[in-house]
Amino acid sequence: MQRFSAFSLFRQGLGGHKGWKPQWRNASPKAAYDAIIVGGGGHGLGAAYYLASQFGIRNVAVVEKGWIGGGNTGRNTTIIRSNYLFDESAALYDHALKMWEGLSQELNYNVMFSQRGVMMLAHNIHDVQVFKRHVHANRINGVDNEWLTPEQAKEFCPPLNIEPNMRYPVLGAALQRRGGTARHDAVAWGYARAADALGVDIIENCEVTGIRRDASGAVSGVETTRGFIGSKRVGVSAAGHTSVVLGMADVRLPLESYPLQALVSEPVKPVFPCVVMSNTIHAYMSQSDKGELVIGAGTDAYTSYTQRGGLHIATHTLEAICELFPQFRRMRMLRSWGGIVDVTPDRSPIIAKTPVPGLYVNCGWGTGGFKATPGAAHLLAHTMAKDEPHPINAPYTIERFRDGFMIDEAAAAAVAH
Ligand code: FAD
Ligand code: PYC
Repeated sequence: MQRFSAFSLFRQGLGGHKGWKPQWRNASPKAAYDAIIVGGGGHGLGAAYYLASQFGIRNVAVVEKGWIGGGNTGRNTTIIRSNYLFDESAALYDHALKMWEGLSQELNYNVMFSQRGVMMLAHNIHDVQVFKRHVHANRINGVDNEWLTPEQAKEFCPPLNIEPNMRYPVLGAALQRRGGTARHDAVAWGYARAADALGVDIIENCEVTGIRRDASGAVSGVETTRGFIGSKRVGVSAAGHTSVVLGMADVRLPLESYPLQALVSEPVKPVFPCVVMSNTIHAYMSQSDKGELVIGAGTDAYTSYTQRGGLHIATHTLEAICELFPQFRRMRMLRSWGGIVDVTPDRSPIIAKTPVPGLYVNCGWGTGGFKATPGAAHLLAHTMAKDEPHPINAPYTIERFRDGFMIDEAAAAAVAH
């Protein structure tokens, strides 16, 4: 009888795809490709999938320094929403949210997208004004969002404490009912399997160490720990390390890398029906289908590549969670971890051509790029295939930081500032 560990079941697609074995585990890179994607997270794997499925470019390699989904894709708290303030952001994030709605069917892989609603709490008059502004701006843009009183918020999320004498009283909440969560590793594996089936090579344990350019200055390929791989079209989607990779082609970006951490509790029966976020106290929570309470903290105050955060940041978050949801005070923490996010000055991403012909970049998603995964992947693929941006990502250039056309979403996420 064949025995499976949980790990080997995961490797075979969570047990749901009998007979399927990843083709790429021992894949060697070819000498040349029509396109190379640096970074095997959801964005990079998705871009490879859309290059192959929508743009007919199938001779593609995804080059990943570790294992696919081992970066932020596999470390995030999976909150998906599109309730951003500015028109450019509403277009970008709602493009992604609409793609999430059909993603399991498109990939024939259950990414466990669950539209259980994302509720953002207001704790002071400033929060109330900001969230009401978001509600109005979103509705003008056709994005669902509604204002709830404290009582309505508690009705939507019964564990919520709305006693007025708390340190952070709940004065109301903005609710996006179409928001929710998905299973992060399934997103990486769903895209990987679908891209693989279309002929994409996925090359793990292969770190890009240099970007080679020809006499005209255009990209001609990447140097890696497994040798040189040629291509006149290279897309970099290496969240947290984008400055390092783009620096190999002498492209400087306005990015800073910070640790961001999360943790989960021991698993319990279903107790928490939605996603709750609090920007003011840097805490957010949902419950995974395994039963763990998934809790996210804020970013560290200092830049670092350590993939772990300061203990005091998580402690502060847990104090806030225990006050908002007193009945969880006696629960035990199961594990915690960190990721490295790269952040732009306006907290909006870059999905663009670079000054180097043939070199493209998708980065700067900071604390909020998981929700964008299908959209970012599709827009990067479009930009690489056409050598020009899609209208949705046209505003998300590198040059906006020089020219002053910022898309300032600094207040968009609990952890973005
Ligand atoms: P990644 O998954 O990080 O993929 C990049 C890959 O590039 C990595 O696998 C890395 O190994 C590889 N790489 C780097 N350098 C090289 C190199 N030189 N050569 C080859 N490969 C290289 N977003 C939300 O929308 N909602 C949330 O709730 C949320 N919560 C978060 C919580 C935490 C704790 C963290 C850390 C992030 C959170 N985010 C959230 C942000 C989100 O996870 C990221 O924005 C998103 O996953 C980025 O996806 P990606 O595919 O671009 O990056
Ligand atoms: O962007 O919604 C978000 C988010 C939640 C936690 C981290 N980022």
